[in-house]
Amino acid sequence: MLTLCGFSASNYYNKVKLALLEKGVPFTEELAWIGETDRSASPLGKVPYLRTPNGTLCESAVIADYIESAYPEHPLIPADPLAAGKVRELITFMELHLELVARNLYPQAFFGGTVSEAAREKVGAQLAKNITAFAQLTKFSPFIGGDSFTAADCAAIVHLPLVSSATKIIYGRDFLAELPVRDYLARMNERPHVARVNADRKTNTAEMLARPKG
Ligand SMILES: N[C@@H](CCC(=O)N[C@@H](CS)C(=O)NCC(=O)O)C(=O)O
Repeated sequence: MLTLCGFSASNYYNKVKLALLEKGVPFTEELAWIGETDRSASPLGKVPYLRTPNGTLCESAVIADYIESAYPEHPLIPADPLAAGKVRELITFMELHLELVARNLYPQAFFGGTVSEAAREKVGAQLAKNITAFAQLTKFSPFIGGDSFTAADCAAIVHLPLVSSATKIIYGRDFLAELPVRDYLARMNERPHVARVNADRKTNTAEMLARPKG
């Protein structure tokens, strides 16, 4: 049995959790807050990490690849090499050029901290440029990469809401508003596993924010 370690407020944790649920792979969850992680499994102390019967893995992309090859049923990556590349292209783009850039805003957007005016300007310009480029890769018809649900949807469902809300809070404008992201997310939330991940996220986010700081 696999054990997914981390916490349900984390977008990277939820990307893997959603993939496991959509693929129908049995797993259990082990709560590990930041600062309470198993460093032998995740040397940087990041979540998620995965315990398998044969060893541990960290880094969500690596974990997702492992799950896909260990449990080939209900594939989330197409068999065709180029189609598989297109799915991974979308994921890399969202994580490297959208989520990781927007992450610079989270301390102020979500955690009561502040981000300097210079950082806000720089991040805003980078995001504007990267989102225009990202739009070129997306389809939303009805899934982010086309007509089937893939690993790119697992990533989009967890990352895009953060980019939207962080930009809305910091700049007063949702930088993704010109893309059909809201409708897409509403459509995805009709999937029972997506709804479960989102419900768990809300509960766990409240728990995380209620924890003593330190
Ligand atoms: N590249 C990592 C990113 C994971 C990540 O940044 N997780 C956050 C929670 S959403 C975390 O563990 N942050 C704590 C830290 O960076 O020390 C992955 O894909 O797993």
